[in-house]
Amino acid sequence: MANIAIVGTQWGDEGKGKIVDLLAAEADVVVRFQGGNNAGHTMVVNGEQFISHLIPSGILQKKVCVIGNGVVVDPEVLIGEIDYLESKGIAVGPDMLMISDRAHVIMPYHKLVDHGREKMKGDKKIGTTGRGIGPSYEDKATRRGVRFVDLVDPQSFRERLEAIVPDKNFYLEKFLNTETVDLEAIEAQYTQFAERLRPYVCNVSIALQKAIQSGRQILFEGAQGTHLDIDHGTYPFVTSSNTVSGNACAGSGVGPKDINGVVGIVKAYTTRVGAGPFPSELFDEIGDQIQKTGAEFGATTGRRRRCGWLDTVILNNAVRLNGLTGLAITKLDVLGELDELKICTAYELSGQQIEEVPANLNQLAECKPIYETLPGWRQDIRGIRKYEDLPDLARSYLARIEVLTNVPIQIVSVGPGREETIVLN
Ligand code: 2SA
Ligand code: GDP
Ligand code: MG
Repeated sequence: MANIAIVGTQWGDEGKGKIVDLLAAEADVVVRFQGGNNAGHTMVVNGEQFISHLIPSGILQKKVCVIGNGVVVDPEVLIGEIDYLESKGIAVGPDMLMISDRAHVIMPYHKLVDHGREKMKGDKKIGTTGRGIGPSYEDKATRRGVRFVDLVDPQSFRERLEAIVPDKNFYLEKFLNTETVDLEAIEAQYTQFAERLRPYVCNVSIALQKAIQSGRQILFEGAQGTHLDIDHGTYPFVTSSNTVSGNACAGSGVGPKDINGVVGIVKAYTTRVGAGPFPSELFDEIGDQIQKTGAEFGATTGRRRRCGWLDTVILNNAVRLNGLTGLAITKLDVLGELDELKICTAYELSGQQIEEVPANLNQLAECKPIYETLPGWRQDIRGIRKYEDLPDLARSYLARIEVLTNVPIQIVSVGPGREETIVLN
């Protein structure tokens, strides 16, 4: 294995956590490079489920985990996650976890702004996770953020709070008509977080350079999915970071020559949580059945995920945007009860057939999916561990995905457990 980036190709929740956990067995270091605790990455090991929101999914494989500068970190959630893992016997000391000194800190007012804005938007809301992600990236871009290097230096932290909090309170009170925050209370609470997290904070770009130079293998773990990318996704129904593989570099401080491959995680159908267009969405009993069989609920908020057919217009967008070198198909088992399956291969827009995702969201909302239909295999495949043992019709479905995307399938996942996986040669 070389240094690989793992990204979601759809709208998130493709099963990145499971695949990163699996591939981490062969890696030395696992790095998160964007997003925050809006992510929910599920791993199931020996029947026990772990959901990680901030700590990279390599932690169960006892690999060094790195939170890059591109991540926005809620320190309270991070400490909770460290404590939880340690209570399960998984060591998460500073030798196992590094936090970039340049990563931005999610502050209490970010969460209040996130909720307040969504409330004001009413039925036009984005459907954010409410974790303060957008307001935190917004402050980073407008140079009003607090970085870990500031958090762990009491004098800088106080100066940052004095410069920022009065403006925030004005905005919270006058514009969002919501509660305000207390500077002294934030300082007291966050000083405790700083004491706890100080040993973990370092320049991760230098640490990663050393690891790469000594031949260590690095996995870069994307969060959310390509179509939630702030630039390339279905804007404004997106998250506030770049989710594409290119950000593995900017979000962790490594150069592009150090990334040797990009694996795109593809759910065998499509889901989306939150608002925004979704051309192959199903509004019928098949959609309900997929939702139920796939247990499609948000790993962070518990929200019901919207479900639909696989869409290769979306996939091919992800192939190009991420430079995918391989695919991992997940949740193939979920389709085992269906008589027939559909794949959306193009859209019809104003009487024209198109095979790209329009930037204009009104146009995307008008796109009608053009489907091809394949027979279902109608078999429980969760126990299968070899590609050749899959039913012929399941292999035909996979082969069709390879033809439509022109990217080789490297992994097929047939259940949530680490072992419920077929690795192709
Ligand atoms: P935010 O909170 O500002 O990032 O929300 C903006 C949009 O991004 C979507 N988003 C997600 N979509 C899928 N999965 C995500 N993580 C959780 C999970 C979601 C959950 O693993 O299931 O539990 O609800 C995630 N995070 C952000 C979000 O729905 C908005 O559409
Ligand atoms: P992530 O955000 O991409 O890491 O994905 P999530 O963890 O939010 O959602 C994926 C869900 O599907 C989790 O509950 C996983 O345990 C589960 N899962 C992953 N792979 C498979 C699979 O192949 N089959 C089934 N049935 N469940 C899977
Ligand atoms: Mg998720």
